[in-house]
Amino acid sequence: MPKFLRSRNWGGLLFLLGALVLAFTFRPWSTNAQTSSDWQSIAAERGLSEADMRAAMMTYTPSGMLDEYVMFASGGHGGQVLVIGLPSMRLLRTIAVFTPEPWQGYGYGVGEETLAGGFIDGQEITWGDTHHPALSETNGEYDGNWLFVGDKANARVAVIDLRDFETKQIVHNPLFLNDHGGTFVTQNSDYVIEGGAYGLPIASEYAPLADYQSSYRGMITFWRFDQAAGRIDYSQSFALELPPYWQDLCDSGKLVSDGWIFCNSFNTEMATGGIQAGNPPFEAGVSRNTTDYLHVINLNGAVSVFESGGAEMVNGFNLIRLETAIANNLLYFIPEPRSPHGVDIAPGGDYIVVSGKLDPHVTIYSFQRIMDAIAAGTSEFDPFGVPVLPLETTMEAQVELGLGPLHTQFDNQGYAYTSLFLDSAIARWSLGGEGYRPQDGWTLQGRIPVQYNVGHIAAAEGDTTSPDGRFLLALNKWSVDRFLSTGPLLPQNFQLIDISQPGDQLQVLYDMPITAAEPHYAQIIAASTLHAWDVYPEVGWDSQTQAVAADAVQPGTEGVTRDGNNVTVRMTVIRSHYNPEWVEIQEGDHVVWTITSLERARDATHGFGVPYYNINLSIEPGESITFEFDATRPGVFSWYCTEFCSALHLEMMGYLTIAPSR
Ligand code: CUK
Ligand code: CUA
Repeated sequence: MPKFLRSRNWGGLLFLLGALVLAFTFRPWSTNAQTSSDWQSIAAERGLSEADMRAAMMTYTPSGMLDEYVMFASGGHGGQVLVIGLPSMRLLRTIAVFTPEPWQGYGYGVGEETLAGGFIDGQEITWGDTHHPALSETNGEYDGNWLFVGDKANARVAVIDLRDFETKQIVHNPLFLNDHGGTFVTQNSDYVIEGGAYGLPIASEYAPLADYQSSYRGMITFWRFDQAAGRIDYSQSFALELPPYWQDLCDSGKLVSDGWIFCNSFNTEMATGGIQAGNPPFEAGVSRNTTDYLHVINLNGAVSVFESGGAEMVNGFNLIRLETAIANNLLYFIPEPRSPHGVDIAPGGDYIVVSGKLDPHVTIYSFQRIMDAIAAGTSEFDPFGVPVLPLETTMEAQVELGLGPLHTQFDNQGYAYTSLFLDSAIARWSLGGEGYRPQDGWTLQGRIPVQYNVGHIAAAEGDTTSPDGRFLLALNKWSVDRFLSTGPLLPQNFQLIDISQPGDQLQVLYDMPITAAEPHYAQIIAASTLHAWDVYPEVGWDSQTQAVAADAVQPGTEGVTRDGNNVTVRMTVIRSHYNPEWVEIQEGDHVVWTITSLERARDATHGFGVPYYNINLSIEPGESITFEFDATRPGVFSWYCTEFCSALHLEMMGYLTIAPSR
């Protein structure tokens, strides 16, 4: 029998269920009252246990009721972000980020400039691998303004505006071509952190693998975020050169540790693989050492060095060299056990938790102890001259949790939660430090199986200085038998877990298949903190500048004008017509076409799909969009509205005629 059914709270719940049943049974005004036998027979017919019914009651969200939380989950190599309501686990929307997406018109008439910001040396890149979304913060709390997400594949960072849930900027550091420890924000979102991944020569120039130690490097980038502009300020951003270990995940200090950044690493062996030449494969070569290095980075110090001219301009980007970092006390290492993965800072900023994929423990470092060790100095250095602080004096505790610990989250009761990849379970353990659960010490409190092979976990407001508790999401890599088969490619499985009860009482509430590549991480924000617009604030809105567009079309000024081969189309749209409905041009014309939506009604979105020319817009109420194309193929092209916007939506079309040139 599951733990939950034996718990005291079950009695309370049964009472509540009973009371509900009674209330409904004896509602004199009701004409179709449910009886207790209905409840029981439905449960019996469907084979539902009492725990199942509790889970249903905790997640079921009747039509019209809104969710309490909004989760932003990365979409992995689908290159997008998924927006999911909690506790219902309803998919609310996807946000196209690194990958063109026709529903939003992203890459099909709008967003081209944003996507082009992420092209590298003119190379068009139309996919990304989103790993770690980060909500913007004010004083260590999510403020609901911005969302950042990194692209592991190409080392890029995107900025999403949470007023309209659209990607506004993509940046790329020209010094590096992969990342992983991103994105994470400082407690006031001054910097967006993008940690490196696999060692590479700087700027990805050629160097043979035989020269790995001398020519390859690691990297971390600090993107300066300009809140007023809502954009990353490229010129005020800088990178820090690191030894060619593989920087893995990072987290940003907060409160007492504000201004410090922590990244775990692996491959301090500096293995270069080469299975085909008889060398040990990467998986073995990279796991030889019993410890790798936790990177402790003094961001405030690095900002001072950068501002006083201590960075070099390399390939158009500011870089603080490793020697400069060491000389200015910007970088320290601490050993971390067995193939580390994940580094997570406790809500108070006072403890740093690191997991080891091949170690059944999590290792907890104390920020104060780290500061003391830095003050005390060290006589140990890594081969590149980086000071190495002792594990023994900086470590606060180790807790044995199970096999394959990866990522840790926190709640409001002094508990931490760690995913166990190999065990397919989540461990709940107590933080023994002051302000958490000193009465319990650093101990394992309970475990719950998940299906299967969990990677990250995300708790409600989990990365803030005041997590909410209540819900925890397991982002499971494998779903195996959880869903009907749809062929050999299986979805990932998101499982919602109730963490509101103490001790070992944990319950899986809901399974949600994720069919958009592999989400790695998610953050969960209280829905009340978000303030998305219902419609664009004014007619003629340019969603790129978030202001009225200078070229927005006023009603009554619609039309087609020509200047030589340059054609300007000025169009308005409102249910259920475009104006004009004919656009008659010549082969060889260059066309600049503006469409302004005059709609003010919520949800009155129109589309604009043109065959052959690969154009498809989503024109939301009030929005004004300008796109360009060359009329290379003559013919007649019927454009139409791709959103079913009214009873006469099918009539909402027009003709683009392109006469052949002679
Ligand atoms: S990583 Cu995916 S499970 Cu990219 Cu944060 Cu650990
Ligand atoms: Cu507008 Cu359909």
